[in-house]
Amino acid sequence: MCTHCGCGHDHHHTHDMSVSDERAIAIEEDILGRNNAIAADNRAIFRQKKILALNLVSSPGSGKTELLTATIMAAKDKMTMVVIEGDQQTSNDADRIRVTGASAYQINTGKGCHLDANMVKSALEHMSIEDGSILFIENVGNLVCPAEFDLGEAHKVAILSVTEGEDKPLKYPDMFRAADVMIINKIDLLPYLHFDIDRCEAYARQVNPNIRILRTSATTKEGLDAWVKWLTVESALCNLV
Ligand SMILES: Nc1nc2c(ncn2[C@@H]2O[C@H](COP(=O)(O)OP(=O)(O)O)[C@@H](O)[C@H]2O)c(=O)[nH]1
Ligand SMILES: [Mg+2]
Repeated sequence: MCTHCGCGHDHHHTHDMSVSDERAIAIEEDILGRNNAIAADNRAIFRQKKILALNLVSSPGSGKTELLTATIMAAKDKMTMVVIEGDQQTSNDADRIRVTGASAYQINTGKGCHLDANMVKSALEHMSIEDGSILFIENVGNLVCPAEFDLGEAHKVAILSVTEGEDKPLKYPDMFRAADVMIINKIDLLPYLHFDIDRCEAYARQVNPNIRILRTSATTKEGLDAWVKWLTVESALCNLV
């Protein structure tokens, strides 16, 4: 169950008046505890196979898939990248990824508003991932629920596009606190918007002083070099441990 919106995992709802608050808290702890145990199993697989797993989180439409296709096209000669796509319905995003030549596995969550560790575990059973690869996990578009669910990733990467408003890190602090990296995407649109990018960065650092911030345009490829460089370094670190 997602305890924020009662999305259907186990079909318990915190809004259900027949479930006492105490019981709801116990259910929440149980669900997160089980999720964390499976996430630890996933993390052990990633460590053993030296896979850099990244959990991409954002609102719908911030450009996660576009950024992934641009990243794969820019770096596929240098590293092996594979993708798990999470959406409520359709295989559109996995199809978009496969056009680049990279392999992609689509998870449909139905009414679910986030991926959980067990969904990723099941996906891994269907995928054959080369040692030393980068695994991008594109989460369901939602700035709330995915913050709480560890999938076994090395880092959560939050993507915020400039059309969403610079105050989102303050409005959804849990997400920006859980993320190690924030990518501000669609910077090609800045001339047309009232979006104060420096203020956005300051807000993100206010909730998470250690957050690394990158600016990109998946469309014009501006800023992609710094992102690919970060991926290269992080992937190399995975290979050292
Ligand atoms: N102008 C501009 N549009 C972008 C950029 N990145 C993505 N888009 C567009 O934003 C829309 C949503 O992108 P998509 O990758 O599907 O977002 P997702 O829902 O986060 O995966 C699409 O129409 C993209 O072409 C960008 O950097 N600049
Ligand atoms: Mg997408």
